[in-house]
Amino acid sequence: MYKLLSHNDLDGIGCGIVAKMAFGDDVKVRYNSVQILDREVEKFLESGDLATELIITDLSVNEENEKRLEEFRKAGGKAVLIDHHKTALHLNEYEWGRVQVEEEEGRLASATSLLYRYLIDEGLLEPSRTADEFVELVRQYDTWEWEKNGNDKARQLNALFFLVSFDEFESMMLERLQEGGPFKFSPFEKKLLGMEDDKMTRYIRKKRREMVQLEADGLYAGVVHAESYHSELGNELGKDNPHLDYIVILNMGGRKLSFRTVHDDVDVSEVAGTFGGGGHAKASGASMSKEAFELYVSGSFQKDPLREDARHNRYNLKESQFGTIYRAPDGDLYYIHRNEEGRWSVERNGNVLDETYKTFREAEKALKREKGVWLLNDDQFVKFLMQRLEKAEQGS
Ligand SMILES: [Mn+2]
Repeated sequence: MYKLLSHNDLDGIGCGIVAKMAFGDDVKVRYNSVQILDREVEKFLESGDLATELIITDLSVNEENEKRLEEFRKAGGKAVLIDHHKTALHLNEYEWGRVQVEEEEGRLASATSLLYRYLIDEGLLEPSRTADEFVELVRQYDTWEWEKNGNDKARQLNALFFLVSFDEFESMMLERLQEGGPFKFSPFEKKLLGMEDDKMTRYIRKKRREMVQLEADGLYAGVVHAESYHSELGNELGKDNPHLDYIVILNMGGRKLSFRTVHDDVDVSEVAGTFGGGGHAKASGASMSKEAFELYVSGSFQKDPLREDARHNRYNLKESQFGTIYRAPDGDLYYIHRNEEGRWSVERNGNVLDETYKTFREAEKALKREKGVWLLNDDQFVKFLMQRLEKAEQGS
């Protein structure tokens, strides 16, 4: 017998599906949140069931369970932990630890792709084209490679996973994998996915207007409360607001924090680590501790949300040779433009400020961080230029 304890996300359930392909009814699968895994591991190890092999995927264990697992192994028990989170790399010092952030080929690993490869290598599973494709979709989704590759099918697979129950998703996928052939969605699933996309777009649009900015530990965070679409939301808000180091998504009901960043030089697994959580450089999570509550919930409650930059402008464009105008919450008007030396300078209400910047991005970043400015729309831009012209004419 096998017991699989896995994560309760797409990559985690991907492991369950791959394990069921290999072991059929000989594997008992349980999907867990990050918070609950250690309890389940402890429960299994305390039962002293040496006849059942324990497989842990997509999650790592705490120090106590590290010791328990080692004792379990020494007592003759069989266990393996397969993970791809870099915060779990220290578990490789054990015989049962198999943590790999990257696959042999150099691309990023997911727990599903690692388990699939492991089962094939151990002679426990025959690879197939459909399974290869399914595993690759899960891997691309979990590592965000789908976005770079424009692989929308990977994103849709995750959306489908959220539309049905765990059991339903498992049996739907297992059926599809047993049928063989190319991995595809049915016309009905496609229709559902289209409706779901529209719903998500509306949700993200609403959340965009609720995000608050705050500074913590020298980093700038965008803080938003949300219970759904965390990955997509974190990514959209991050791309919309490159001046922020990371986005933190608060789920009060679940008492959880999710961290996301779009920047290569920010590591949100470190931010999560300060609250006892962990994860990847670009996506991580933690439980809502008292400290996290103080900082992100209390710290943002009294603040006004960030105003969004005007969209669909034709004239008031970033990096434009005519300059770009912004408004601050206190009503001040900021004008970023290139000066004679080719540097970017800033005017506040018509007065040139001392500091200049090498790039437009740097100038905008400073204004957005320090003043909370937003890009004005074309009407306001034209009005601004007219007034400027009038003033210049009066002056001459
Ligand atoms: Mn994963």
